Amino acid sequence: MEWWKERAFYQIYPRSFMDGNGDGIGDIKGIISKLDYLKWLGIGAVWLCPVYASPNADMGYDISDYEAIMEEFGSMEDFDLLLKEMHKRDIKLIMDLVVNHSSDEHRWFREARKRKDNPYRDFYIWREGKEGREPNNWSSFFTPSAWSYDETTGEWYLHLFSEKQPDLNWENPSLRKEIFAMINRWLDRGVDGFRMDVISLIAKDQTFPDAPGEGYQMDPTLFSFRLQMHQYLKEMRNTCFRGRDCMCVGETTFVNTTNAPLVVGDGTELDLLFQFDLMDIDGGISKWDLRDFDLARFKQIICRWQQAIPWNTLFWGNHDQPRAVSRFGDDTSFLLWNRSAKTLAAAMYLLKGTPFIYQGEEIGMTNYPFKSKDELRDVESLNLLKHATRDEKGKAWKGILAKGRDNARTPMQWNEENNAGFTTGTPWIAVNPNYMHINVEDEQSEEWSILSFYRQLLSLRASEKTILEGDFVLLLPEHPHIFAYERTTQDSRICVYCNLSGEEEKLELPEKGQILIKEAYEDGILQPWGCLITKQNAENSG
Ligand code: TEU
Ligand code: CA
Repeated sequence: MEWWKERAFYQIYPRSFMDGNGDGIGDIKGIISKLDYLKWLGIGAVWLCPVYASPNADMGYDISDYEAIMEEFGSMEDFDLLLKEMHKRDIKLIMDLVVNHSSDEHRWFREARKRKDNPYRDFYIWREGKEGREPNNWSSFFTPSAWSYDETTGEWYLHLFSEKQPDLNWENPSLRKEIFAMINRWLDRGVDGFRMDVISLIAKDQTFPDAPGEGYQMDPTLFSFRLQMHQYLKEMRNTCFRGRDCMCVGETTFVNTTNAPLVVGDGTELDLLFQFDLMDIDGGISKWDLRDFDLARFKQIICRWQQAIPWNTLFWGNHDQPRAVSRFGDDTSFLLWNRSAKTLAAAMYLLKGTPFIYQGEEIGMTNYPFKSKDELRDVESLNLLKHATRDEKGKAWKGILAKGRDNARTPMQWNEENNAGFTTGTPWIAVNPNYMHINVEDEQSEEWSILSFYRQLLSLRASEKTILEGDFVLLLPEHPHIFAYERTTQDSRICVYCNLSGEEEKLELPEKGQILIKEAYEDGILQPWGCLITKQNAENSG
């Protein structure tokens, strides 16, 4: 089995993981100091969020030099040491690859905006305005219009994210050549692969038509999953990845079960992809339209994806999402916080696929109780407030509390010391005040902790062939509160029952089953947010 199927991944958001030099910002030295912890937890690979040079308009997702390390994070020597220390512990490292756009401070863009005939002009997407306005009505993820006007040359450039993140022009073969060469240099350095940021958006409709509707609009068909995207991914595969023992996982924004198999089906494009159906489950047209979690819908999504592609990514969150336990579990009491975080883990990470655990999730870190705008750091939230009309402000703030990305970006909580042991200085973003009872050190020593449960779950996954390879079947499909499934091979059958509600539920033990893990299950009752994992071997099941 490929290593990227077998191993569990851990996502590190370096700015908030561990500060090694006391300046309040997480860094590479800090990460190195915590590698033994990751090993202890049972992690086999790390996805490292961007550590490249960046003015941090979007916290590293705006890269000004793809081949330099952000000074705040350390040096290239530090990076090489990190890689070496990880490999020494048999932990693989995949980097974030952000090539849909660069920073406007990248050398290419600084050249491009000088003159229309600059050799780098065509590395970006420039158009003339229409009657003094934008070339079309496209909106961006972070700003009302996806176009910004550039005085010097009198044209507009496209940015699907902030105005400091101009989109790269993938139609241009010279751009592709530069990107592929850069990827190859990182692979030669020894990294084990990439997580590709919004890679589904790299090809745009070259006629740049208006999107249907009034005002600024987003029509994903005009800039995602286009024919050329498949072409570019194949070209990248052939030029960079073929013949190397590495992997790539795409952040395939707007993927669905119909187009997913084209990207991960035959190994000519990507190995894995992130889909966002689950992350969208509590949103409306926009993520800020808050909607309740619906278990029936959840089951549908899981089943649909387990069937659609041979291998899924399994995750409850990332640096763009609020904290899983606050969002999908119950963080209102200590007991339910503890149980629901564990049960969410059991519900997700024994499915067929590769776990991606976001830093802090394994100790049950929660959303942050933001009180004012000054506490926010994220361009998405700040722009949302900036562009909200007076009437929209209340909804925007509610949205930010529930879904703002800064919720997941507060510092990792290591111990009970100042700033949760993250830094001896002043942290760049506030530490969650609950670190006195939610932190790694305390949880490492408690058998009943969320952290101990994650460790146990990962070790179970690694040791049970049935969990790695078995078929997936949904159990109790109609149950209103329990999410249950089985994984089966010829040798054994493993069943997972998760009570994803605050109600008590009757649950008979399946005959002759051996209990592998139980949490709040007693006398045929699955308590609120409890879970039960059983195993039957083929000999005694028949
Ligand atoms: O996110 C891509 C993306 O689609 C986001 O706009 C997502 O919809 C949003 O974060 C949800 O609130 C990636 C990165 O993960 C994100 O951190 C970057 O800001 C973005 O690309 C631009 O690089
Ligand atoms: Ca630091």
